[in-house]
Amino acid sequence: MSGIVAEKRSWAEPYKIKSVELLRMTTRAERESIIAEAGHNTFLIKSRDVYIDLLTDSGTAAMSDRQWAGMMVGDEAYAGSENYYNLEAAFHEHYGYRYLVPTHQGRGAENILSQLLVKPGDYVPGNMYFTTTRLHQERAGGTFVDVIVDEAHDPNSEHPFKGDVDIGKLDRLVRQVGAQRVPYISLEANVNMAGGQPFSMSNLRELHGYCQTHGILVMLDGTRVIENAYFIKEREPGYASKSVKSILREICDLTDGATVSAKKDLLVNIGGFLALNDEELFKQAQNLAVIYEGLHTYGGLAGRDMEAMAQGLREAVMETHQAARIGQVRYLGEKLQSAGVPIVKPIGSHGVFIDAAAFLPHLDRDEYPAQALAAAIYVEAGIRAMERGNVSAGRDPQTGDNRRPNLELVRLTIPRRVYTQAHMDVTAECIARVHAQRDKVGGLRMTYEPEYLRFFQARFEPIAAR
Ligand code: P70
Repeated sequence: MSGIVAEKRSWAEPYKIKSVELLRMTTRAERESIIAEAGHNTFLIKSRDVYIDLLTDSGTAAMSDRQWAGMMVGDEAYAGSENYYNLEAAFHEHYGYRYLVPTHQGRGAENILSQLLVKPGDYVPGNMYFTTTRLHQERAGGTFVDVIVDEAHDPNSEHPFKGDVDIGKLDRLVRQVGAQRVPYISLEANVNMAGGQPFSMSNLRELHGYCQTHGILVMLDGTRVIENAYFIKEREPGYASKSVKSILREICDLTDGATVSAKKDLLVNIGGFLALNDEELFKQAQNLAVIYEGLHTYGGLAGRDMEAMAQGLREAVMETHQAARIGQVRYLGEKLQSAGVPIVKPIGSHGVFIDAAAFLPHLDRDEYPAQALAAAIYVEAGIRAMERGNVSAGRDPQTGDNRRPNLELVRLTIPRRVYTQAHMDVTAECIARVHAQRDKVGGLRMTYEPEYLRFFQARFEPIAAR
């Protein structure tokens, strides 16, 4: 009985495993040549060369038997597929917005929304940037302005709602440029680049009031909004006894529409949508959808994908699911913390974010510490993580200089329902070994830089062997 305490109650995965995918292990020598060939960019490594894949939680979930059953009832009619109407019903029940435009993934919805609402010279405030979201706003002629609370930029702040909007910052922008040049605020749930940090309902309510007064729309990036709802239930006074499903509905009721990448919360491998309440905007969005996505009743998706999404939504609001999902991420984060690895606090929902600037203090930001650390983690144990720092932030369109954000992070992203606690143990041990030899990790120089979203395809080489 040693180690088992009578009062302790652990959580366990609320499912059992029916089908598995075998993993392949490589040798260190193989990984050293693989990372060099991939230009020290984990996006450029082949999946077959990865042991534990923590690149992203996007499209990587294990679907349930019921979702797979849904794939078998795909109605692949070009127009008016049965699965579209099933998805629409689940969408109305859970999110409550009036109108649905399915898209091939989240950025498809961002493209349509930005084209509809952003005019050249406009400003789009947001609670921290997201890479694809900001790019669509900029390509429509807008300028993104960060209005998140200051704590979000501090990896050590324990603020429970680091995704909150600083209404004072928003108000300063509105006074400076005029509300007519601010079409909407882009409000992201569980802010990805801040470390998966939620906003609070009280902040959203205040924001909603402010925006109504000034005639500014609130557009939610609801990609991880169900996980945000779970944090509200856990942390915000008055919400402990409310269901995740009802909190989700309350959030949506305080916003005017949403873009969603269904590849996260909704437990599917592909899909997304744009949600709107305004009928006129909806008609225009449906019209743009036929240019970029497909007919408005499939938006680039197969009928079966929409059926899997509808079922994924029903499973995503289950509290047992969220408890295990967020519990698993927390398990890994706490292991890393006890090994002395600097991570973003509080531990977020979709991954553990290592503070690469604190991990590798000997590197300058323009030597890309997070990129170098992600590469070193891969070489150590075949674990694939993602850079979320200076490379991801890109260049300032005005000055052309690297943006050098305060947060220089490596994201260990946990796919939903895919890995076990033992995989988390192996991951934590790998990172602890790299940490013990951190002074051996050298910086990188960028040798190829694509124009857009450079982090996906950029290539690097070591500056010098240390
Ligand atoms: C990730 C993925 C996608 C995403 C997101 C938020 C908050 C929109 C989207 C776009 C994939 C990714 C995307 C860009 C850079 C790195 C990785 N996030 N909003 O891994 O959705 O991918 O479906 O077009 O997180 O975080 P989609």
